[in-house]
Amino acid sequence: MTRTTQDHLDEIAAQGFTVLERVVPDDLCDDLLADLSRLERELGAAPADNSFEGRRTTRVYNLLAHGGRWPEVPVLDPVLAVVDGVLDDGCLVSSLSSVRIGPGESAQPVHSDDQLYPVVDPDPPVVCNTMWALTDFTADNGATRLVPGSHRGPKPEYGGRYETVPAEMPRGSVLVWHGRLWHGGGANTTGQDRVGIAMNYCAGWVRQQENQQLGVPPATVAAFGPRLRRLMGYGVYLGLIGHVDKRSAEQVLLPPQDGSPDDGIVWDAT
Ligand SMILES: O=C(O)CCC(=O)C(=O)O
Repeated sequence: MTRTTQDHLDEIAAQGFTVLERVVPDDLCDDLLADLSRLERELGAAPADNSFEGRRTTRVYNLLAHGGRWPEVPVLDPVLAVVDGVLDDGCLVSSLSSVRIGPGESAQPVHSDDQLYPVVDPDPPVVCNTMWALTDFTADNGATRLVPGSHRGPKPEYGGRYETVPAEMPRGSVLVWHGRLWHGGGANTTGQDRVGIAMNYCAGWVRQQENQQLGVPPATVAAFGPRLRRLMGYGVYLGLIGHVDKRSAEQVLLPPQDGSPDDGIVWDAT
């Protein structure tokens, strides 16, 4: 039975997360995996040496600066519809990075992704994040570990020990969670990599984790469609937040494009 956007939103409200099974087309998974391997090679990506990023985990940040099919990721329809329902349609790309958990990696400390935002019981949430499975995610290869229901509580103690469940899912599936949910990457006890794409969003009124306006050249953003331009932070949230002399960054910096809304400034309506 096909699950609706509302089914997924209900599940996030109840337990803090949901999985959209096999929503990423096979060819997109293949192309992203191949391009990620190329980028890791060309950028000389190697594991960091800290507990959060992992010591056998390879990450590439700022993927939207690298062309290829990465611009398709933030706007994949069934996933973005759920994120819009959790945040709202003025939400932003907060970061887009890869998480390749290699054999022998131990579990990442449990954390919540809004941990560093100084907000208490955010309603609506400040963050809504997603993890794309480019390989199957299993309990043994490092599937994301979750604490169901923890999105309703306080922030976790970083490094604390908590009962978790693995988000097992076949390749092509996407895990979506409320930014307060306690979670972490799992340990990989297999001989193969677990490859995920962390496609993270935040509310339109907070600062993005990766600076999308500096990290991705405006010439690259100029080729993005109207929704992705706004997700990058080139729009004006609620007619006020992010304006430049009462114009959007899109109007100031990018060539006009059909379908781009004309952001009126909120004061003009009063
Ligand atoms: O790799 C995962 O499954 C989760 C990673 C994560 O939560 C993070 O790096 O913040």
